[in-house]
Amino acid sequence: MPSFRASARTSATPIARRRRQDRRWFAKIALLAGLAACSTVPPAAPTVATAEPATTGPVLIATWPFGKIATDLALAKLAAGGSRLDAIETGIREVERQSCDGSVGLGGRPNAAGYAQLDACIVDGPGRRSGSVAGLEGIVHPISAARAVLEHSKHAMLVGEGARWFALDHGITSVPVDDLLAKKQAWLARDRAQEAKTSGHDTVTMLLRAADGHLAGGCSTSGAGGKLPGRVGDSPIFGGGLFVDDEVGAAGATGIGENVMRYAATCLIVERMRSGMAPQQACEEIVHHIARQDPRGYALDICFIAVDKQGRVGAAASNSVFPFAVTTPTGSRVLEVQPVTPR
Ligand code: SD4
Repeated sequence: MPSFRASARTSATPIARRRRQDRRWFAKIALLAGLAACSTVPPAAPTVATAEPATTGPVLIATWPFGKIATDLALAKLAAGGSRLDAIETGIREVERQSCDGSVGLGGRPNAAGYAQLDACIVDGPGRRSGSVAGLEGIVHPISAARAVLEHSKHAMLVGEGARWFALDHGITSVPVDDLLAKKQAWLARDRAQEAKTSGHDTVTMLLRAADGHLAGGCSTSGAGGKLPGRVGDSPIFGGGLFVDDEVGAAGATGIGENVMRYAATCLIVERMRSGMAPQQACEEIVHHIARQDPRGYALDICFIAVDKQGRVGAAASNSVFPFAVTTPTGSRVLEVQPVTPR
């Protein structure tokens, strides 16, 4: 049995009272937003938690305890009149700025050659407006680069040097990359008998069901620590680390990207929701689906989050406890799920 339940519940609260509550909540959030640091995000509740889906107002869900920094800021941005994309970008930028968990932004995990190559993407549900960057070097806010791709190019994804040039052209804060040259040369001259060692990984992935029912999402990561230079994970891949379908819902991932993208996992989660599954059931179902086919079984190190058009949320993990943040105008909490029970 899952330890996290997300059940549909219609609020009986009169709209006027709800709006007053929302305004009070927004005021509180506006005060708190921006003050949170990775280290001050409270640890996840130790056991069972139940998310109450909001039937009115925005619903935000994000990976890991530090996802709460992003969801709180995103809610505040919406309350201040920001768009869905403003909310996603603002929340994720802060996690990038703080390099939360040493796995997002330029302070994230270096690749095997000793420098960060960053991946990010952002999607707005209406019109499936999408932007993505991969293997980005020296750009402080990859999520903003992804948004620039969405808004200022006719493409959906840019990689490597071209992505950096594009980000620079659009005024996104950067740091010099000249010092990477020595690292790249040392990598080329390396002892090829030595295997690159991977170490750790995390991603901030955030999903939004806005008050008007439209959906959006984004993610940002330095990817797997010690990855081969040029390796791209699931995070910037539509249907890999993020999938948003404005008719149905959105899903996001964290964990070993190869085990997510090879199965188009977040696309499958959304498709299960289209067939009638609740987000919780859909997330679990896709963990089982992958485990059934993969030689690793459940030892996949993958976790999913999802939200549907009604604002119901879900989360599932293959083989570890998975904390995540859920924020609505009535509260903001770090919850957690136990790993699924193997079938
Ligand atoms: C990647 N999925 O690049 C990312 C890393 C991650 O928890 O999320 N780790 O594979």
